[in-house]
Formats: sequence, C-alpha cells, structure tokens
Amino acid sequence: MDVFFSGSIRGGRSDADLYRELIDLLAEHGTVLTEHIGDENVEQKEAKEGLTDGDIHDQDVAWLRQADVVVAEVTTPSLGVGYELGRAVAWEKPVCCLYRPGTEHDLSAMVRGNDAVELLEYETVAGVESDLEAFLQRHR
Ligand code: 6IA
Repeated sequence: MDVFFSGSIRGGRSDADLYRELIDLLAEHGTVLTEHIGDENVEQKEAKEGLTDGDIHDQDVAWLRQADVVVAEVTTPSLGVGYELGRAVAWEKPVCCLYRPGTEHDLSAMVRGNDAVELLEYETVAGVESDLEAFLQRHR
C-alpha cells in the first residue's frame, strides 16, 4: 500500500518530530512515498540537491496521484498540505486528517466540514495508533 503523508514544511516545522513518529508508524503498514516530510533538514537537503520548487511540486503531485491513501497532519496550517488535500479529495482518494485540538490554530472549516475527510483528533501518536491503523485497514 502506497501512503502519501502530508505535513507542513514552509507553513512551519514545529511538529517535525511528530511527523517522523507518524511516518515510522505508517511505514509498518505500507510504503510512505513522502518520508522526507519528517526529516529535520528537509529544506537544506533539497536546496543542496538543487531541487527547484517546480521539481518539488511535480514530484509531490505524481506521488499523490500514485498513493492508495493520504494521511495529513493538519495541526500546523500549511498551504501546501491544504492544496494536497484538495487534490486528493478531487481524485477520490481515501483521506485521513490528524489534528491536535487545543493548540494555537483552530482547524479550518474546509477540513472539519469536509465529509470526504476522515478526521482523527488526538493528543499523542500512541493514542491515535489504533484508529489510524483501522483507517489503513479499511482501505487496504
Ligand atoms: O506549504 P508547505 O511548504 O507547508 O507545504 C507542505 C506540503 O507540500 C508537504 O506535504 C509536501 O508534500 C509539499 N512540499 C512543500 N515543500 C516541499 C519540499 N521542500 N519538499 C518536499 N515536499 C514539499 C521545500 C524545500 C526547498 C528549499 C527545496
């Protein structure tokens, strides 16, 4: 199963460690196409490799198209994550959004109000693990 994990990059990296934990969990159940999202130095690395924004956009859209499911951590708002969610929903991919309530930003109505998105509110990765696994199981 190919999993597209979506998380903030230029929207802010304060949840990067959490993304890593979620990616490790998802990798037990399938291939995570976007492992770099959990990498502490993603921006420096990609700049060093000479990737342009065009390369990044085209690669991410191709991975999104290929994915069997999309899992997004949406607590830190990100334009890129929102864009990916919109395209995933339009392509009728199964989409699961993970959100930690009580943090700085209220979740967008475009996510919370979207019936095509399965929303899991959680506090810790350990606490959301079984619900996330059930989501993957349903779309296997
Ligand atoms: O707007 P954001 O940057 O927060 O968007 C984050 C989302 O867009 C992620 O889910 C990624 O799939 C995608 N994305 C945005 N930027 C990148 C990126 N590097 N590498 C991979 N995926 C990205 C930007 C660094 C640059 C200095 C080379």
